[in-house]
Amino acid sequence: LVLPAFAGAPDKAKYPAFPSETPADFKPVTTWFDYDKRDVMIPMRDGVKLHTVILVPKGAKNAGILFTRTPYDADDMTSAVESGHLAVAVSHDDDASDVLVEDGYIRVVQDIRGKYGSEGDYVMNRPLHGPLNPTPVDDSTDAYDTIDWLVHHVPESNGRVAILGISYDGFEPLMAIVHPHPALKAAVPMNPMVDGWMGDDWFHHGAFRQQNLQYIYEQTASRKNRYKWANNHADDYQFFLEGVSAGAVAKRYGMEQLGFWNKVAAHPAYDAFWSEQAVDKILGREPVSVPTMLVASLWDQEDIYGAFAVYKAMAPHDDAHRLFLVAGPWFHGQEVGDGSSLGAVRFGSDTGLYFRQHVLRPFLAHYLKDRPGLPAPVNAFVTGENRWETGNGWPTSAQGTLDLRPQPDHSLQVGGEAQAAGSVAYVSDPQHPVPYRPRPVGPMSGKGWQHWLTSDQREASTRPDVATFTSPVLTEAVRISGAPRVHLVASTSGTDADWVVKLIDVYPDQVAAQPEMGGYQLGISMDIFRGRYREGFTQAKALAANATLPYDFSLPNANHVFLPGHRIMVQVQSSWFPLYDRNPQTFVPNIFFAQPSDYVTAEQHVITGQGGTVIALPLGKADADAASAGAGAP
Ligand code: PG9
Repeated sequence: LVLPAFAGAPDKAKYPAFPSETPADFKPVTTWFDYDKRDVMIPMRDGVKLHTVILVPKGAKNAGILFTRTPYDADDMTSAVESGHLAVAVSHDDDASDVLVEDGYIRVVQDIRGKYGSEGDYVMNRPLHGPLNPTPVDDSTDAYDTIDWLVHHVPESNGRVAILGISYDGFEPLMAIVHPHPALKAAVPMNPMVDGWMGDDWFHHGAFRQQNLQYIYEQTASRKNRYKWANNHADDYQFFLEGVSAGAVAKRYGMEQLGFWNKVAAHPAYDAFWSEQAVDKILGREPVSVPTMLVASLWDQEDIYGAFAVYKAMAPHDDAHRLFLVAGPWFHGQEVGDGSSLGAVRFGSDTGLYFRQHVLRPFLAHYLKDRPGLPAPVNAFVTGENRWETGNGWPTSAQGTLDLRPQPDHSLQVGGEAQAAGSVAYVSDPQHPVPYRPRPVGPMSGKGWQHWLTSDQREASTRPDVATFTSPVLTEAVRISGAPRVHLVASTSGTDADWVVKLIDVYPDQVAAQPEMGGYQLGISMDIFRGRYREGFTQAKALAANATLPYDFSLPNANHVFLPGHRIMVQVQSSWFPLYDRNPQTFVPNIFFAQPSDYVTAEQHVITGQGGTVIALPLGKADADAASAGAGAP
C-alpha cells in the first residue's frame, strides 16, 4: 500500500477522523489502594507556588506528617515505585515504607523551587538569604511556608511535621531547621549534602569529582531534566582521559550556558562561595532547637563528610539533648533498603531494617505521636565485629590514638617509636592514572557506583604507581572509631600533586566462612587531598619541586575493628580516576582549564620512618568477646 505524498494538510472530507488515543484532559484516579493522593500548588511568601503531592492514608485522623522536599520530581517519587530518597508513597511495595505504613503517617513530597512541577528559579543547594542569595527566599523559608500551609490545610493531620530525606533531599531538612516553623517537630537528614567542596559531592579537599558533570548538566539545563548526557564511551576512564580537563569536557557539552557550572569553574578553591554555604558552619552557630537525627553511611560514595561534620558542629550546642546520630555500614542511602551486605562484605543482619524499625521508627513516633521511648543519642554499627553499639556522643568510645608508620621496606609499623628514615618512590603518570574502581568505569549510578568504596584494593596494591605498606598479622583486635588523621610527608618532582591515602583491612589468605574474601583488601577510610592547598584551602599555591613537605588532612570517619588474623594496609597514590580530575602535576592557575601540555609525569617520594609519614588512628573500645568469637568473620 503506497500512501500518497501529502501537499499540506489532508483533505478532511477525503480522510476519516482517527481520534487520538490520548485524551486532552485525562483525570487521574486519586483514590485507590490505601490512600488518597492530592496534588496542590502551595504559595510561598514571594508568591511562587510549589508543586506538592500529599498522600493521606485512608481514614487518617490526627496523623503526623512526614515531609520530603526534593529536586528529583515529586510525581515520580510518589508513584508507588521503589525510591532511594525515602520519598516512597504510602505503599506496600517499597521496603522503606515499613515505617510509614505501619505508623499511618501522612506523606508529603514537594518539588523544590524551580524544579519539575514547582514555579520559580532553581539554584543548586540554594544558599540562605544573605551575601550569596540576595532574594528574600531560600529553602528554609520555603520549608517554613509549606509547613505552615500543611498544618492549616490538611485536616487529617495532628499539626506535627517531621522532615526527612536522603542526599540533596537530606540537605533540605538541614535548611528547614534553620529558623524552623513551630510545627516542625523532628528532622532526619540522611546522607545530607553539607559541604560540597570539603568532602561531599563536588570536591574532596579540592580535587574535583568530574563524573558529576553529567549530574550538573542534567540537573541544571532544564526544569524537568529533559536534556540527557550522552557520551560515546562505555568506559568513563577513557572518556575523561580523552577529554583532558573537566573544563574542556564541560565546554564540549555547552555547559558554559549553565550558571552553577560557571560558579564551580570560577571557584576552584575554598573561598567564601563554598565556606559561607557550608551547612555545618551555619548550624554550628545555632542551638539545636528541633530534634534532629543525622544518618551517615560509613561507605558513602557521595556525601561521606556531611552528617559527621554537622554532628560535630551541633553537638556542643545540644544542651537539650535533641541531637542524634546514626552511622551504618551502608553505601549512600542504603539505610532505606536491605542492609545485610555491601558488595562482598556481609554484616550478619539486615542493618537497614534494624535502623528503620528500632531507631528511626521510635524517633519519629516519639515526636509525632508522643509514643514513649527514644533511641540512644548515637547508634553506630561496628564493622568487623558486625554489631550495633550505642553511645552518648561520637566517637562512641575514644581511647586515644595509635600511630601507623610506613617503612622503607613497604612494611607498616603499628604503634611504637619511629625507626630509621627512608622513602618509597613511585612515578605518577597522568596518561595512566589509577582507576578508582574496576574498569570499565560506569557512570555515578547502579551497583558499580554504589559499591565502589568496598571494592577489592588488590588491583591497586599491585600497581607500581601505588605505594603500599602492610602490617604484620594482627594478634589482637585494633578498633577505630572516628576520623583517621594523615600526616603525609612527601616530595614531588612536579609543582602540584594529588595525594590519595587509603586505610585498608587485609583479610586472612583464607576465610572459611566466605572463601571469596580470602586476602581481600577492604577500604575502610580513604580520601584524596589536592596538594596545592597544603598551606590552606582558600588559596592554591605551587609546590616546591623535590622539596620534602608535610600534608595534613583527615580521612572519613570509620567505626571498624581490624580483627586478629587480619593486617592493616596503607596505600598512597596520586590519582583516583576518573571520579577525580587529574592533577596536571604542573602548577596552573585553574586546573579546570589545564592544557594537554601541562600534564607531566612526576616522581613522588613518600617519606617513611623517623620524621616521615604517620597515620594516627582514633582508637575505640574493641569488644573482646565479639572479636574473639570472630563475630565479623566474613
Ligand atoms: N548527593 C547526591 C548528588 C548530588 C549532587 C551530585 C551528585 C549526587 C544526590 O542528591 O543524590
